[in-house]
Amino acid sequence: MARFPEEYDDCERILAPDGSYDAEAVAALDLTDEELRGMYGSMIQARALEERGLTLQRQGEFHFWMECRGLEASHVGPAAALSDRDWMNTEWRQYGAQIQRGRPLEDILLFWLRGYEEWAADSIAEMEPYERRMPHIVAVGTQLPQTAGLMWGRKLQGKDEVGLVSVGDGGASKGDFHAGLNFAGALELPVVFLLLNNQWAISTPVERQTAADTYADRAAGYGFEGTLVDGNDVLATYRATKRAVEAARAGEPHLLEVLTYRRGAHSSSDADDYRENVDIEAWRERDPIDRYETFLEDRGLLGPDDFESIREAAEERAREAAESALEIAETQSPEEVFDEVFANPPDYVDDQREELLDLVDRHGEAAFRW
Ligand SMILES: Cc1ncc(C[n+]2csc(CCOP(=O)(O)OP(=O)(O)O)c2C)c(N)n1
Ligand SMILES: [Mg+2]
Repeated sequence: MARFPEEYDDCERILAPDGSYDAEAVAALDLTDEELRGMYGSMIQARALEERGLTLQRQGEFHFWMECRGLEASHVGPAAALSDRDWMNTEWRQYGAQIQRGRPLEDILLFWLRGYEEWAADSIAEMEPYERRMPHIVAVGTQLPQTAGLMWGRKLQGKDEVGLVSVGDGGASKGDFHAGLNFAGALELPVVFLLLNNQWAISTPVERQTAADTYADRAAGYGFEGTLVDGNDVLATYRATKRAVEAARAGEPHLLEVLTYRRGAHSSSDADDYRENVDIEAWRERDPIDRYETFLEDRGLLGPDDFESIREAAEERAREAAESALEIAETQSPEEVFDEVFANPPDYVDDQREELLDLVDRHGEAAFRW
């Protein structure tokens, strides 16, 4: 049985599933109309990118896609709450967060085509906000101690920067979770831990990950605060992250649990035959975009015609980005995956490169594309 924000007295919310909202809380957010519309644009763009990505995967162009629909508010609000100089280490399916920070769509898609990433900037100082992140995280949980380490380094260098790092309900069962949070608490590091509780880790439900009612409660064990938020309310995720970022900047880390639900499959390779449709339906009624549209309309910020044109433009941008990502990927060879890992590769990595080149020789490059 899925969990729902309404079941928790202390779960923060501004926008209810039916689009009604706390007007005082909205006023206190101090967001401009442009910023409010911007978060909508990021959520719509994420969904359009997802549709394109899944279609291309079904057509055999993409090897793999991680699904995100219904999760948009859980990561767009937090990304919007960061300053340009802050760091954001998100996981695989948080496309909206990347989009909110200005990452080009091609760049997001290219990861799924070739399996590695490149940075345009030569130094941290030259990085765009969307580049202030670690490489895409694949090994579940490792990002937690790594982000703590990164922010320790930045703190020692006297930088006024906060690091936001996300982890799933499944990732929170790893030892890395304890290492990362303990490290941040003990060293008073400027880190916000964003726990994206989407209630599934592939086929393992949240009740098999923890006997506790919330993840937010764990913060006490590390000597800092935790907050539980309705993850489908983009205004609430924004507000809670903003507060957490301010605290982190002052040396108090924070654990923010955003309660949401993964409506899509884990990935394009997942048969998704292990759960009840009733939960998916119940969470579809709590869709983050639907409720935000009702809010935007009520405030006179956007109307049905705008929704349609924004959606169409997002679909068009996703189509164009996919075309150019596919073109770029064509110009790259599989062994480039080795290029950005070591300045001086150890012998065993050189051996692996040789082995790959030999396989490419025998089977052709196409066999090694993602
Ligand atoms: C160390 C490690 N073990 C297993 C995997 C395979 N794997 C990828 S995602 C995933 C589930 C993660 O669940 P959760 O942390 O809840 O994040 P979600 O996928 O729901 O966003 C697993 C087991 C992996 N990538 N890394
Ligand atoms: Mg999960």
